[in-house]
Amino acid sequence: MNALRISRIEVRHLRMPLRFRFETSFGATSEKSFLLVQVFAGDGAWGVGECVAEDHPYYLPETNRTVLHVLRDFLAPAILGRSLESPDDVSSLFAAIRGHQMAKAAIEMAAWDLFARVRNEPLAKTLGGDPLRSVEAGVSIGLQPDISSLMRRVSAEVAAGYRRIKIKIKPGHDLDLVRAIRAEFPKTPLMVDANSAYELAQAERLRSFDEFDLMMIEQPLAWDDMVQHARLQPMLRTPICLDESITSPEAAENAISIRACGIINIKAGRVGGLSSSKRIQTICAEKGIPVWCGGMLESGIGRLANVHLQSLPGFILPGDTSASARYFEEDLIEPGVEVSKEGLIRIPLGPGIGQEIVWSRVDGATDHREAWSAA
Ligand code: OSB
Ligand code: MG
Repeated sequence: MNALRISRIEVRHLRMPLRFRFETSFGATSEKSFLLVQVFAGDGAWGVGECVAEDHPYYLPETNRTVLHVLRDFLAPAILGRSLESPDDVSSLFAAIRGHQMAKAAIEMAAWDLFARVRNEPLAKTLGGDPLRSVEAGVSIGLQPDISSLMRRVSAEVAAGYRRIKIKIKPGHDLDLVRAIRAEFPKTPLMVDANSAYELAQAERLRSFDEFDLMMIEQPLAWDDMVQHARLQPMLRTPICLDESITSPEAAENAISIRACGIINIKAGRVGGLSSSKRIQTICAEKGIPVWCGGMLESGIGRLANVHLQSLPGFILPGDTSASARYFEEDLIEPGVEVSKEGLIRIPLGPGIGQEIVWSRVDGATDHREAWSAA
């Protein structure tokens, strides 16, 4: 295929109400506030990427405003007017810019979608995955006001067919929640996500989770410290899964080599894009580390990219990709991402992310827009 020259980049900021309040150890939100990036090549070809940054730096350091700044002042100038042989070229154009993985990933994922659309194939195929693979869906349930609300949520998601339940925890809202769920659902695949709310000094408390047969405990300790996780892991029977700490393939290699975790959560937005995600899943497959695909409450656009990423063989555990209808009254794609009664998602086989984007809804949710063109 001929190289594609990037002629124009358009960024929008969107706000979409969430159907529920999502609370984690770092805060609560009832709205999805995010950036959408469209890259254009000659002849009207385009691709779209959703940025996973939020309004605040409580999950990871980037915010929507830092992303907009880095896109405008550094990433767009590095790629505009450049010709790409493949979407893998994007990360080398960005190599001089340190960090800012979410900003990089937004353009990079748009470039993957662009190549898939130009080749008239589903993104899963462009990624080298199996588009006919069915994706196992799990759900992430936020902190609830009380245990009975949590139990209602868990029962509803188990009944909907989800293949594993993840609940958010924080100190003081942890063992009681898991104990209550286990009393009613002794065998349901279950895990917890602390989003860095604990310290190594609380290892005894974390060890108490061992009796509940959890699949894993996600990111218990500091977001930027895998050495502490490596100290904690031998004290637990439950595998540690790293999320926040894995920001690149190198970080994944380091974490595995010091045995900081037994499982890795891959979010393309957190690791700088889909090329890095592919490399991480390859590294993990070689080392026998299971991976799964995380989520960031994405709209249908980012959600579909997650669905396609899970066409790769290393994704052997159910992820956090759940149905669009859980999050939004009206998603940006039609139809939304759907999950079968068996807890499976079919990868859409249309070009790129594979389903129609409803641009009138995108426009309706947009409150800021800017674009940059090649000279
Ligand atoms: O830690 O995985 C996380 C949402 C926002 C920020 C961080 C996380 C999450 C989720 C939600 O767990 C997963 C989803 O439903 O998209
Ligand atoms: Mg997490």
